[in-house]
Amino acid sequence: METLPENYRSGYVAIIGFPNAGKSTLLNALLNIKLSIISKKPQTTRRRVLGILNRDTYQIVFVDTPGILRPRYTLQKKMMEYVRSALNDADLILLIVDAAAKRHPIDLDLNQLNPSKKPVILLLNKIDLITKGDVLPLIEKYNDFYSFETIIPISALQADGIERVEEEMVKRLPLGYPFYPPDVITDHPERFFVAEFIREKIFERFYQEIPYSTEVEIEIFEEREKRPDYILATIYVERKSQKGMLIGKGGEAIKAIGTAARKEIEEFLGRRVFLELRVKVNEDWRRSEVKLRRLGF
Ligand SMILES: Nc1nc2c(ncn2[C@@H]2O[C@H](COP(=O)(O)OP(=O)(O)OP(=O)(O)O)[C@@H](O)[C@H]2O)c(=O)[nH]1
Ligand SMILES: [Mg+2]
Repeated sequence: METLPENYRSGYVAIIGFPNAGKSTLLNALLNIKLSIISKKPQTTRRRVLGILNRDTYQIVFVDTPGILRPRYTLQKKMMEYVRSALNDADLILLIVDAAAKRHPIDLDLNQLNPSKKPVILLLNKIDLITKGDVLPLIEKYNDFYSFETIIPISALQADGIERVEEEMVKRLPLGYPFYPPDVITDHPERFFVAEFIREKIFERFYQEIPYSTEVEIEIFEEREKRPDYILATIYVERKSQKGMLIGKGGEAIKAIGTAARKEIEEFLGRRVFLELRVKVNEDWRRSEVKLRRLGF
């Protein structure tokens, strides 16, 4: 192993915030790669998504998390467990808020979420949507609210302010060895991202309960010589009526999901794939402890 610089730093950074604040967009901007799926709808992220930033003198292990909410069913309870465990593992916390949101400041009990008083950096995201004059009063408001390490206005979407975020994080990381080899960007297997990209396309295309009622599982992921990889994915829905909607007239809807997801998957994997989708009913999977466990939650 190459020798590391004496002042090498490494640590875990939890990205937390309300649903839709831009946590996943931020993760992707920090890593400069699309790792975490994004949509206009809240509760897009359901699990922890780990992404690693490697530089010569430091390694930052980011954990993107589901948006903080009051759980109403078992899946949401699991989602909040991911938030809690990311906070437990963290050396540093990035709290991201939507600066363009109507409600400020956030009614979030940070003392309860962060009992061991780990350093928290506040990011005011989506500043591309507000006027410059609105930023300072917001910073003042949040300063009254909690003793943040620092407050940084950013636009995750436009990758504006991201370098400053990196600088402010590194200063606060402990000295120590890297957790992962330098060429690794995540700890999830490829099939995790394949399932997520399919789910993203469902979130983009469907409304109301459908996105929330669907989950994706990869059944077969076969690398083949001289031919595209073969991927068979099952999309679970909660009720029979939803199955028809997902498939669409003459299979139109499912075909569109497949085409859009395939493009995204191919870009991520850097190779061609043949993607086959099927839809199955998995009654009330969101509320069943056993079914959720089987789906890997
Ligand atoms: N205008 C603007 N939109 C943004 C910015 N950052 C994120 N968004 C949008 O906000 C929406 C939610 O972004 P996500 O990154 O999915 O938010 P999230 O916090 O991960 O959401 P959940 O996973 O559902 O909790 C998407 O439509 C993004 O394009 C930003 O800086 N400016
Ligand atoms: Mg997200």
